[in-house]
Amino acid sequence: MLVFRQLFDSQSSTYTYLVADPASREAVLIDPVFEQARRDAALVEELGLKLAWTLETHVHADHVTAAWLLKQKLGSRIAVSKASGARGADLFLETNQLIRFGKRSLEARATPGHTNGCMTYVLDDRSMAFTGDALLIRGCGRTDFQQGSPGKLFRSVREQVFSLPDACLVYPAHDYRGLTASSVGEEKRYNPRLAESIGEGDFAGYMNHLGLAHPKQMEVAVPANLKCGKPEKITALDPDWAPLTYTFAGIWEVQPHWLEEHLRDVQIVDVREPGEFNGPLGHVPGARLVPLGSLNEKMHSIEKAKPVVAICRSGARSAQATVLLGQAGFDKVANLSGGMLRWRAQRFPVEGGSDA
Ligand SMILES: N[C@@H](CCC(=O)N[C@@H](CS)C(=O)NCC(=O)O)C(=O)O
Ligand SMILES: [Fe+2]
Repeated sequence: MLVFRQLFDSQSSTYTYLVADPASREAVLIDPVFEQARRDAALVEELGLKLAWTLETHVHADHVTAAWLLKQKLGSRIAVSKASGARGADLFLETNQLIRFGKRSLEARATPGHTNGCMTYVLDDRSMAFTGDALLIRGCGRTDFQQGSPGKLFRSVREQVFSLPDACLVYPAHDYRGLTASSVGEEKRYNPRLAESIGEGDFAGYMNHLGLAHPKQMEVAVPANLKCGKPEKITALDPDWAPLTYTFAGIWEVQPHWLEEHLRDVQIVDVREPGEFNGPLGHVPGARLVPLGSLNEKMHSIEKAKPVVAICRSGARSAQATVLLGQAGFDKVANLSGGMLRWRAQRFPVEGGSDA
């Protein structure tokens, strides 16, 4: 048994993989992206996992890794290949080294050629291989920068990836067409660059004429990734006006007990209908009624400088209200977790309403 999720960053077309042992709840994240660190941390927490490791398949040229950021957020350790030349990791991997998480493990196999430090991570039962940019679906990583070498890449894929069982699924670091997975058998037959019928000379000829522009983020990404994604200037990225939780659904939430202690410090916007606001559940003291349907036209009367907490019955409509407020430029907005139902269940003060 395995917990497995494939996550996507649309800016760089990068796949991040969450792999965990369901018994011990220990998890690893392969190739997390800096801008997606909040999303990935929320998923790890919502699934009740403990992030043991972040693994890099290589020093990426097109995005910055979230390894350092996730270490700050979740206490995970950073593993990169020794040959990558990156500094600041907790573990510098050599070929055939195992990364253990609970009862499961991944084997790091050196697959240089796209870069010198590329690693493919193979699951213990050889059912999955995370190939980074060594082998892409019907493609492969370019070999025209970062110590790229068609000869090395050819041998890496043939010897380290194509030696796996045909049924082994291939999960790459990128796909630019939206393809999500392949298998070793499939790539051995149909990869237009590396299929078994193609020789090393043909491969080099193909790779030396790709004619690709350099990645747009390359000047920023490579130096940052050589430091495992530690930023030059450490700035607080998360809102700090309240102890907020970011959900995998993309919503900032605040807990009822915090709101109860800060009723005067925030604008409380209740987005239910008037009948509900004045109905049996009552409302939070000081709350202002702005039904979700009229939020857009009444938005000008909400202050931007003062934090806003949105409320509804269960927390669903108010989550959408936080999205609309965010789109309108409000940057201090949170949803009351669990809405009026949880507020009442926890016996916080209510105006109006009937006794439960
Ligand atoms: N347009 C992309 C370029 C992406 C790119 O060059 N990707 C590298 C991986 S880091 C690659 O090997 N691409 C292979 C290909 O596109 O065939 C960007 O600016 O980020
Ligand atoms: Fe790459």
